[in-house]
Amino acid sequence: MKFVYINSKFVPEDQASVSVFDHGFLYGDGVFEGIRAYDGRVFRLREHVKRLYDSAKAIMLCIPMTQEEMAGIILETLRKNNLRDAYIRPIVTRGKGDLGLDPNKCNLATVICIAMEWGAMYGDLYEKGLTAITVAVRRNPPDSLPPNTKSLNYLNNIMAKIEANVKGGNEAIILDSTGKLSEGSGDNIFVVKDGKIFTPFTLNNLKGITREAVFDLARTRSYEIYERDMGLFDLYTADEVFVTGTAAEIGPVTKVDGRVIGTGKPGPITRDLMAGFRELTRTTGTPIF
Ligand code: PXG
Repeated sequence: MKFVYINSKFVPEDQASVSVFDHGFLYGDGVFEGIRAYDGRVFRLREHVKRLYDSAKAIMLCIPMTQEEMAGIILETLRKNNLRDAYIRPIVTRGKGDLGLDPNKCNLATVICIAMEWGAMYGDLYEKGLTAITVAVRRNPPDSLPPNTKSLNYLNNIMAKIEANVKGGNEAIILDSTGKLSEGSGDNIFVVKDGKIFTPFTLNNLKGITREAVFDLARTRSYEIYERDMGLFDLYTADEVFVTGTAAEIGPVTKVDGRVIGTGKPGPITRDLMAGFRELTRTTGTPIF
């Protein structure tokens, strides 16, 4: 039987539920994280917990426990379910309120942690490459709901994903309202040109933890890596493109809007980073048991 942590208790998954008056359900008022465990270790646990608390701070949501306690709950959820390779989803909502949107009516945050077994998200596409589509829907502007906030309000990303699905792409690439590249529906984006690696500044996207790992890998491998503004031209004329995320890991993109990227196969720098990331996830992290 699988167990879910909800408000200080572990309950069987078919009994894990929230109130219909929970503002996470009514308004998407809450925050979450997506974390992976590989071979019995949680990858960058402290960084994920910190981002969860940063997201909560940005929306003035008080998480009723310390970051250390939250990390403990995540590890305990994995142990309870005897998981070594998993996807972990801590969720904190504003809690139960009334039908009005005023968060002052919510007295206590709802804290949930779900963990499930998880393998490679894109299957054979790590070898073949993903087809990406730029979508008409634009990323939330940073002066609206900042894309750095990993909130439960994911409709902007879901709209992008729907558009990619309809147009036959494996992933959506989202521009911001000024036409700059921002990110994918659930991952950050990188472009390789003339041996150098580029990714957008994080004003218009999530500060990805896999993105940060790519910076670490690039530095140890002596690749030049830069943040910069980019548009469609930079994407279409790239030598290599890849996306990064906890779920996606490093996913090579070999086609964008019908344009073949580079040779049409995952490029050498992408493949090198994929190998490095694989090693990093298998040799570092917080032990579960
Ligand atoms: N951008 C967005 C919008 C994300 O949601 C990332 C970038 C990558 O961040 P990390 O820290 O994971 O490297 C994410 C996170 C899914 C799924 O089902 C993906 C995420 C979150 C929830 C679900 O693909 N990605």
